[in-house]
Amino acid sequence: MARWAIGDLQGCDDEFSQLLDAIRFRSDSDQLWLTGDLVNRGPLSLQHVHALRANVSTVLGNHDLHLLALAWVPGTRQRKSDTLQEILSAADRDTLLEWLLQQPLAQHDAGSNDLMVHAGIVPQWTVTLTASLATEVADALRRDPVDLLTHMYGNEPRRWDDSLQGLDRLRFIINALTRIRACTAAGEVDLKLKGPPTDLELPWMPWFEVPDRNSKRTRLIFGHWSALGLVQRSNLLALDTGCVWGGALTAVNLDDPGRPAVTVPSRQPRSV
Ligand SMILES: [Mn+2]
Repeated sequence: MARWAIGDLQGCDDEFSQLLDAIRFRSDSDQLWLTGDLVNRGPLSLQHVHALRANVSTVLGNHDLHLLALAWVPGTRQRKSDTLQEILSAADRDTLLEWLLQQPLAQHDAGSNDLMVHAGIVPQWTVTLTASLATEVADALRRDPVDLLTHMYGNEPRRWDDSLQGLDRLRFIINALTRIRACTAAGEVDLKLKGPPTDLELPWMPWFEVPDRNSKRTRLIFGHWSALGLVQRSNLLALDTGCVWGGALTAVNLDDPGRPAVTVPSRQPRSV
């Protein structure tokens, strides 16, 4: 059995199929850890991932949540670059959306000491706290999807505080897990930065570079930051290599991280 982590698909289904061939994926034994943002901007892919669901561990990304909001919150507007209409009009739409709704915002495997989230976490969070906060959001999402999806948009609050409550608390957790790239050592989050980490000026830094962050003894697996690209360290695996933007789709064998990453080039037009 092999465990393969794969970066943000965002609808790049042809590249996904090609990557599965390249890693000689076996559905009778292999597990796929997908970093979320399964959908949007690219052509389509949720049906394929859903068909492989017995082999898939994934986490919700910002685009996945946006799809659920478009589907269920009246008045949610499609953005110009959204490519979600095909899923919304699909005959198996309800099956796909209900499956997505059941996905977590963090996957923690204590045995392998791995934690996967879509974007990242703030330096104050331990792995245990992260898993519990992710469960808080998932529970709230399943209890009343429309309420949470209606109120999840927005950049406030900007800083974690244990005493945060209600929708502010849930929004901060969602923003950290699905949108964070940069923060300060004190855990203030900047959700606007999108460029490469070299664009950052102190006190802003990539969330994973904060010295002595409370999660540094666990391998953090994430995507979301295409301008960061592939980063492989003993306690870090960044996997969004920008397939939907014309980059590549990347897979790393989680149990043999010394092995070179497997990549397939994007078939999408280069746009960034
Ligand atoms: Mn994302």
